[in-house]
Amino acid sequence: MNKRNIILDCDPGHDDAIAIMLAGKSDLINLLGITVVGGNQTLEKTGRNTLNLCQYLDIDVPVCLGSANPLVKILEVCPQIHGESGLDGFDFPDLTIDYHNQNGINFIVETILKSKEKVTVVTTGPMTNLALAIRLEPKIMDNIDEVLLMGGSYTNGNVTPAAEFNIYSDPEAAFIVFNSGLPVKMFGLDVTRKVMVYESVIERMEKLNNKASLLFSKLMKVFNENQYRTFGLEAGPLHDPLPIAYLLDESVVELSWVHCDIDISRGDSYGRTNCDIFDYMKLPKNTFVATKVDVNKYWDIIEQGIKNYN
Ligand SMILES: [Ca+2]
Repeated sequence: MNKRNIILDCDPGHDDAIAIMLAGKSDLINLLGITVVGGNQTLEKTGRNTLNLCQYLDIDVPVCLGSANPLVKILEVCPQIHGESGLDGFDFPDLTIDYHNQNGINFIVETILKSKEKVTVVTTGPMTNLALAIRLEPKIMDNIDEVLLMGGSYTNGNVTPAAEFNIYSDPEAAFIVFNSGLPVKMFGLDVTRKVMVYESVIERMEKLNNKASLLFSKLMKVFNENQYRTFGLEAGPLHDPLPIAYLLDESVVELSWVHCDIDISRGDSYGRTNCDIFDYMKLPKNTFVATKVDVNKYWDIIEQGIKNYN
């Protein structure tokens, strides 16, 4: 089977860490590189976390720093969930690897332009880097297979009642991507809120007893503590690995083909992904939005992803 070429654009982040783990060692994914954006923490921290993850998991791909800041807004980081480091809970060894010597936005452009086969871009943070890459060189869109993003919600948000963190962090960037004409698949809170890392899940993964399971267990325990303290949740929703899980087994979600607008009006719903699930407006459809998730299948995929590090 042909491997899917992907660029993963992220802001680690506890759930980004598991997305990197899942994408980093798979027979179905050819990870061309990881680009990093400011989001859950400052770019300096999310970049360092990405290097730490790649070194610890022995994922040998270019890691490039992209945009430190959203296009228009002021960056608002999220230490209440991810801690001061952006990835609290795991002690990584000293870093011996370094960034690829290229800006993340240029890396996205050049990698996509030179790829013989189409590239899938997966974003699990604010969509700033991809939006800038599209504006810098619109020709890349001819060689992008599709854009898969963790972000948004057609039900409730998690920063405001209307908006989810990744989209709220840079609504204008999301607006550019959703209106680019690229095939967009949105994995939002509507489904990721259903994949909760209960203690039983952590115990199941701990039994695999390798370096990836150790990482999973330590990170998820802190993630859960922070989710409980911040939101009163019994367990944290493991958002970011879902688009990667979809690449590994599409049947993990059901998608609906809808019109989706990003609210950039700066009102109460700033950053909302307005998905016309019932097609009231009869507007041109531009987004596949995930509406159902097979929770058991998701954990099976995560388990296999951890086993790949044996
Ligand atoms: Ca993220």
